[in-house]
Amino acid sequence: MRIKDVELRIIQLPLVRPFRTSFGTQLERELLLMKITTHEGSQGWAECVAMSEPLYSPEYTMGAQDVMERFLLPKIFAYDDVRAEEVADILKPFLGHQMSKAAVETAILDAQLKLEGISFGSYLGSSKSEIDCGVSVGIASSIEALVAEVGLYIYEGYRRIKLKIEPGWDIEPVRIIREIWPDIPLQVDANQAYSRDDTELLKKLDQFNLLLIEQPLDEHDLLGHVLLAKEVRTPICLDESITSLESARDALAMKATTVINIKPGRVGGYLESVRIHDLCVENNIPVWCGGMLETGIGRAANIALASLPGFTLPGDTSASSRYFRRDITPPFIMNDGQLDVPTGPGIGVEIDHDFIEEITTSRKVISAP
Ligand code: OSB
Ligand code: MG
Repeated sequence: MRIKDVELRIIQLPLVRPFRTSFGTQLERELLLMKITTHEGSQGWAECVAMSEPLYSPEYTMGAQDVMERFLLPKIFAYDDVRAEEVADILKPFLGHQMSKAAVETAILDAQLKLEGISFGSYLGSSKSEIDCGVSVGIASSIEALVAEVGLYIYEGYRRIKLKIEPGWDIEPVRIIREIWPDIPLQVDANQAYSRDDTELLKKLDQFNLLLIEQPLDEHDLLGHVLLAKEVRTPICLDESITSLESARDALAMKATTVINIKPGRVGGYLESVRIHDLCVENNIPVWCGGMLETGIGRAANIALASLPGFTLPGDTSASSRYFRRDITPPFIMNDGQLDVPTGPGIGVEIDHDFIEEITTSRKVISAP
């Protein structure tokens, strides 16, 4: 395909409730949307999952737009014919910026699959038509508020609950949720909030029969995770630390992690995600699909990915209503704790152009020279 132009748009979408983690509180989701138009006549969409500030990862919305404009897009424009499978290699000289690179690759893949009439799911290797949904629950203002929120999600049918934890909000909330719901699949996510000195505290989580502890330590402290894994019985699952196939291979070889959360943005795209999935399947490592508070655009593609056979644990692939009152695509509605894998060409969702226009705070079109 030959790219004609790329539209970069920043939108602000209010969240239905504040989402608090150890790295900050989100009241709304700021996102960079990308639309590419090709000379072949197809359009491809993607969202860049970088957040407004570099708190979860080094990338952030305005930085993502800058690196795309300045480096990634000019490099892609230099090719008269580009396929999604070539994008990662083309962009490899630029270090890091996985979320920005993932968006470029995804938009190109969407345009390509739309031309070919193939859905994301079939292209990536989907093995089912529905996926199991989990939900990520932020740090609450009180135990009562937490119980109410978890109760709502369980009533709605979520098949797994993930509690965000941080020092001061860990053993007690987990104890109470476990007491009220003794059988619900439960896990916790610390977003790097602990240190090697917290081993004794983290060991106390063993009594609650958790599926896993997600990213307890600093993303660069792989050895710390190895040492911690020897002390706690609950499986460790890395999120922030896994930024590529190579880092996944190393973390598994070192036994720093025994479960992997795949987020396409964090690892540079859906194609790298499939490679990590395949590595995990070969090594009998359970995989689940993480989330980044995506709109329907990113959600559609994540659900397709989560339908691959190695995704054996419910992901943070929740219904649209868990995030937004109104989404920029028709909402993903959960049925018996599951979401349907889209079947239309490309990411397979309609875009609500009028609503996008309403919530746009900046828009720029970059034409290929
Ligand atoms: O660590 O998994 C995380 C959201 C934003 C950034 C990081 C994380 C999260 C979540 C929510 O936990 C996942 C979702 O429901 O999209
Ligand atoms: Mg996480």
